[in-house]
Amino acid sequence: MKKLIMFFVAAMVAFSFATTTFASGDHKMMGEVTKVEGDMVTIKDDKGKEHKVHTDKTTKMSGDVKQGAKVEVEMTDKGHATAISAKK
Ligand SMILES: [Cu+2]
Repeated sequence: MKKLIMFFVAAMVAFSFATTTFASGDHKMMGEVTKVEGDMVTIKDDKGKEHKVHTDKTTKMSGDVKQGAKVEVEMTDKGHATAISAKK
């Protein structure tokens, strides 16, 4: 029983390290904006996977976040972008 619990704890720790960069649950990713629809922004990461993130007044936007822009995004587990910065 103890061994099983240890296994699950180890698996969870490994999983959280693989999926999140920060202990807070925020993710950071780099990618290219493929679509901007109202407050939803679609970003394609360097693996070609598309992520839809939500933006609002609390999202820290910097640079020109538009289609084709290379951006760095900080987002929560729920897909809310806390910061998007476009690079030149
Ligand atoms: Cu949101």
